[in-house]
Parts: sequence; structure tokens; C-alpha cells
Amino acid sequence: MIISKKTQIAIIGGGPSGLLLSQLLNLSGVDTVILERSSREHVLSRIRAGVLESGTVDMLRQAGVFERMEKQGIPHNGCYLTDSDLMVHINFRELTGKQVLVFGQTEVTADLYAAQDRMGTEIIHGVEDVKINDLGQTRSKIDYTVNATRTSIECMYVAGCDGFHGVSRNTIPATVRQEYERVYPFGWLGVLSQTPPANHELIYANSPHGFALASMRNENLSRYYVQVPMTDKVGDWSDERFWEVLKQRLPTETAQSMITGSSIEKSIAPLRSFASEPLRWGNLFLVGDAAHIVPPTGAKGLNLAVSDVFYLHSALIDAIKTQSRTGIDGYSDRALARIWKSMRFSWQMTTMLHRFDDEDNFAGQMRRATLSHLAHSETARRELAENYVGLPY
Ligand code: RFL
Ligand code: PHB
Repeated sequence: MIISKKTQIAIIGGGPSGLLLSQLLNLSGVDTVILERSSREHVLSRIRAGVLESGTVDMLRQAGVFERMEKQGIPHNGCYLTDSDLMVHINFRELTGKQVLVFGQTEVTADLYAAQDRMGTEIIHGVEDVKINDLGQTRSKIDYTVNATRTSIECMYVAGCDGFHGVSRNTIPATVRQEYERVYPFGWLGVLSQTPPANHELIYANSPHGFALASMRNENLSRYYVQVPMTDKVGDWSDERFWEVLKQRLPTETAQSMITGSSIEKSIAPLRSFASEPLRWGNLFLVGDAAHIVPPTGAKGLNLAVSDVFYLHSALIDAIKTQSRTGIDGYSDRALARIWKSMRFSWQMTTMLHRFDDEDNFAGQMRRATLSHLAHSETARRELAENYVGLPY
């Protein structure tokens, strides 16, 4: 085996967490290498998040990745929560003074790749069989295979940004890890269609038939989701069936006026709340989906990944530039404090808006009462808005 490479920080995973962390470290003169399992095309074909908190927008600006986001992102001052024809408007702007930006994760990731290319960062795609070694030593080592060649990279720290199914989390011994999990008994069927959005703001709809979400990417690109049983397959859902079910769940007026068309992407995602503690083991730091998953109902997954990067990038810069270990020693606790609050919010939004198969008739009344309370209480709406726009870092 050959030690073929050396870097200060090795980053496993070239999704939004890994790319943003790398970009911020590089801007401070810290050297990184990114190891990514898939091709760039594959990473950029995944349709995922759509809503950016203002803290996320600030971080992307800091990373120098803002031109398209500022031109093409759509600022949203509020959203709707509905139950049949009861529509509750949550005015983020009035309630918190903040707004969110609707701009797709795919676009953010594409711009981060472009920025990293300009920076000249080495991003190695198609890596297999990644093994992280020597995490308790001064220098650690990652072994991987690329183009049928076993290669090693030596580094000071490792950032595990490799998502829920990555290798980083499981490198931490099971005896050290504490995991928390709730799997929801349904998924989201998502459809992207080249049609104008059904409404100018997002609609999170509860209904006797289940949950639906009307979202968007731009003025002629809509993103919709409906709650489906986890046993359903994408092939079970023709476009006709999807639109019919979606319309059943949205408020009548929206359903009647919305424009439908053929889908350009259709996929089913499971819903899960998951967290693994601690986020650090020796020289390894977990970031984003590698450490925690939230159901998409609160639009928090990508935003949480970015707040992890916020805490970790400055801690690593301090450790490398000034040998101060305070930041890296405190990373896990600082990041987890915010993660658990977003976990709570995403779980609460999911419980408030979805129909559970085995539920009794009491559950539906609780959902309607929660919505009715939101309709009548500014305090309740402010609490929701404060969480939705993003808690402070
Ligand atoms: P990612 O995006 O999963 O990237 C991890 C990368 O690591 C690579 N990888 C490996 N590389 C090398 N070696 C290995 N052994 C590897 N194993 C994996 C993978 O190929 C991948 O490229 O994690 P990251 O960077 O932490 O980013 C997290 C976000 O992607 C995620 O939280 C969000 O997409 C969640 N999410 C949403 N978040 C929001 O903030 N707002 C939203 O509106 C929102 N909507 C959503 C969502 C996620 C969804 N799905 C499909 C789960 C809507 C949906 C439907
Ligand atoms: C999306 O547009 O993909 C989206 C928006 C809000 C969510 C989840 C997903 O809560």
C-alpha cells in the first residue's frame, strides 16, 4: 500500500455538508481533500431540500456562493398550514422579522461544486471501501479504493459528511455511540413538474386523507409531496393518480385553480427522526445527515447540516491555525443543542400534519385543535415561525 496523499482535513462525502465545510476551510487557507462515493452527476440529480433558513443563506454568502441564490432564490415571508378548508397563515416576517429563501439543494450543491473547482480542491469521485484508521493518533489515515487502486490519505482531522448510509458514524464503536430513532409508518411521494406553483407560498396540508405539501422551485417548476404508505412503490403512482390524491388533500380553492402537467421526477422518501451522539470521536467529526436525520416536514435537514458546518469550520480552523482545542472539544455539545431543538420541531410538525394508520378518532381531533389554536393564537404562530425560519446559531 502506498501513502499517496496528505491533507490537513479529509472530508468523506461530497454532498452539501462536505462541500460547504471544504469551501469555508479553503477560504481560511486550510487544505482539504473530498472523497465521494458517487459521480458528480449522480449527486446533482438528487432532488431534495427546497427551503433555506436565513442562517444558511448567510453561510453560503460567507462561502462566496451567492450569485445565483440571490438572483434566482425566492424569498418567502410566510407559509400556510391547512386542514381541509381551514387555512392558517404563518407570517414569518411579521412574527419574527425574518424570511426564508426557496432555492433547491440541487442548485446549492452545483454552485458549491463550481466554487470548489475554482478553488482547485481535489474531489475524488467513485471511492469505494472507505476505512478510517488511527483516529486516536496525531495523524489519522483513510484507506479507499478508486479505479481499482487501493490508496491512502494521511490527515490531521476527518470530517464525516457521508450522509445517513455512510461509513463515518459506524467507525465510532457501538459502545461509545448512543442512538435515538423514531421511524414513521409512512413516506413522502415527491413529484417535480414543469407547472406554475399552486400557491405563491408553501402549503402544508393536513386532511382526512393524509398529508400533502405544495412547494416550488421557480415560477414554472413545482414540487409536490403526498403522504403514502411505506409499502407503496413509485410504479403504483401514475401522474393522474398523484394529481387526484393531491387535490383531495389541498384546500378546495387551491385544488380547483392549480395547473397540472406531466411529472419530470417522482420518488418516495421514508420519514425518520434519528440522532447519534457524540458527534466526535478522536479526530473524527460527524456532520449533517451522517449524524442526524429529521423528517422533511419542518424543512430542517439541509439547514441543520449547515449549522453543524458553522460550528465545525471555525473549530477546525482554530485547531489548525492556533492549536486551540476549545472549539473542537465543544463541537459535539454545541451542535447537538441546536440539533435536538430542530428534531423536536420536525417531529412536532410531522405529528401535527400526518395521518397515522393505526390512530384512533382522538388523534384527528388533536390535529384539528392544534391548527385551530394556531389560527387563533399569535403566540402559537410566533413559536412555529421562530422555529421554521431557524433558531439562532
Ligand atoms: P447527503 O446529501 O446525504 O450527502 C452525503 C454524501 O456522502 C456520499 N457518501 C459517501 N462518500 C464516500 N464514501 C462513502 N462511504 C459514502 N457514503 C455516502 C453520498 O454519495 C453523498 O453525496 O448529506 P449532507 O451533505 O449531510 O446533506 C444533508 C441534506 O442532503 C439533507 O439533510 C436534506 O436533503 C434533507 N431535506 C431537506 N432539508 C432541508 O433543510 N429543507 C428541506 O426542504 C428538505 N427537504 C430533504 C427534503 C430530504 C428529502 N429526502 C429525499 C430525504 C425533502 C426530501 C424529499
Ligand atoms: C421542497 O420544496 O422540496 C420542500 C419544501 C419544504 C419542506 C420539505 C421539502 O418542508
